[in-house]
Amino acid sequence: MERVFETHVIRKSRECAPVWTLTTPDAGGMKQPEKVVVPGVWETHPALRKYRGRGIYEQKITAGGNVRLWLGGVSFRARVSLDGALLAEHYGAYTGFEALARNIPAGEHTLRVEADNRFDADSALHVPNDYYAYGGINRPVMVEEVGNVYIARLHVTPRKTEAGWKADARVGLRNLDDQAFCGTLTLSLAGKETTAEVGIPGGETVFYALSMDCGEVTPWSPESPALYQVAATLLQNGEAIDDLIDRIGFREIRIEGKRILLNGQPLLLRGFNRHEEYGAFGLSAPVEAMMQDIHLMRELGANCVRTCHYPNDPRFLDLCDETGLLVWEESHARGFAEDKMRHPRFMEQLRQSTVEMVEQHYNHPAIFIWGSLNECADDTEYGAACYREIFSLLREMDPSRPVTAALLERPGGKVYGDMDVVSINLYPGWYRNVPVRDCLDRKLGEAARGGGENKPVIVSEIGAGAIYGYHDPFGEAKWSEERQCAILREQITAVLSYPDVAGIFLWQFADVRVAEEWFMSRPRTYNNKGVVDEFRRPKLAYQVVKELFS
Ligand code: ADA
Repeated sequence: MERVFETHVIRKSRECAPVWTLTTPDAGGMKQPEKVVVPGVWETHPALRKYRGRGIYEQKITAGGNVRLWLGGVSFRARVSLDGALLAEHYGAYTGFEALARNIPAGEHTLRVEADNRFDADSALHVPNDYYAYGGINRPVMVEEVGNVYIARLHVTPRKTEAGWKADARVGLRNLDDQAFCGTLTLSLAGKETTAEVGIPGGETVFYALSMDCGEVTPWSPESPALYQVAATLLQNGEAIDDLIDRIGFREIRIEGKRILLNGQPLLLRGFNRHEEYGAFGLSAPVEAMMQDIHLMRELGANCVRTCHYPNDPRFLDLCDETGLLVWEESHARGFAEDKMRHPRFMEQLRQSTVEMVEQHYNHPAIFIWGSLNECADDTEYGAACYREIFSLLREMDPSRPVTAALLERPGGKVYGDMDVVSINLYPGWYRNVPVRDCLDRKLGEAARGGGENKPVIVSEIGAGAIYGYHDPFGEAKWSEERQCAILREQITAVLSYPDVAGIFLWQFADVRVAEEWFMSRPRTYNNKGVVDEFRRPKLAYQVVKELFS
């Protein structure tokens, strides 16, 4: 399933059968088709642990009419065809996309998805990095049959007024036909319903704005994550022809001085950076593993998670909505200096990742802030202009959430004044043996002088490495579990002693595989700063974090 709940009761929608055939034309060894499971990445196949190339996935589907395929994520380039006809191409592993086949005969058809994870010149965001660029169909593939007109988008913004909660909905209707369409759109939420007459010219997508008084509802909060189903239904001559169901929570996020408020209450953020990766499954963790991560993070005393450094699987976000774990979600860009930001495709690909993230994840109440451009060139004119462009895009698409970016500790930042929340990554005690407070004082002072005064501040990364099972009885050796405990204790204690700092996100929840190019500073070719390893085995630091976060 694409989500953790039914998104249609009228539209015919189902997930593709799990077992596909995979051919890897660029592999020396394995050229013959193999049976593999989707979602999944090919690195879980023993012959393909380090394969970088194309993977041709094939599957039979039985469907007819207008077939809408939804691919939740293909890493990291995709070409989708049905019976040999190319339907869609897509770049970027971490957002979904649609592939439409019109008026096909009912019966069996061959679906082919070519995934490609080669680092070629066309790829600006997926590069050898401090996490692994896997290959494969990493999220579920849905097969849907739609009429000529279907509901393409449903965004709902809750709003608190003196008279109670309201919801402002924006519904996108797409007409595939040449003929104009006339019908009725209904929206139901919290026991209320509203209706609009709609007319969509042939070949167009039209957006409708509907507002609803929701009356007495239970607000969403981390302590009480109340969710409401919202359903849009399209009718023609009184008959329901399509629907789209999502869930929302009634909550508003506001910034007031140095505080981030959720329904008027200040948030004290304690959480983790978490890569979407799980030891044996790479980028395609099963939903059970996602839920276990949430349970572990909550047991550690966390109330928030940052989806570093890209949009996450909507099922993970659904589980955060359900359990009240707040989410900082960010579009895909990690660690690019100005020359890399000047790559001819960089801004186009980043804009696309940002737009798809907001379009696809808008309704999740757990997402309290949008981020982008982790540790890029915020200290040059060119780089700062890129930050500003992405902040404007985020605000234009979603004025209801604040925006931020996790910045490097180095001096010279030019965008403190442009973001709603100032976020900084620091590693005192790990990369440099300096007191945490010195580091923080210097950076906070610079941010305040550079336009970030009286804005909330988040320490978006702080941490230290340890190799699971490596012990130093003297507690001094770097990479030992004991040294990680000592550094984390000092870092967390110092950060929490600043009453003005709104939050801390530890780097990181679990160890992650990195690109081989990074092996020099990354033993095992893993980023070993997790408080659990890649199989979620707790390191000694687990208890330290639990103690300090509780
Ligand atoms: C950075 C970066 C992370 C990771 C971390 C580290 O701040 O944002 O992706 O690389 O440092 O482990 O050094």
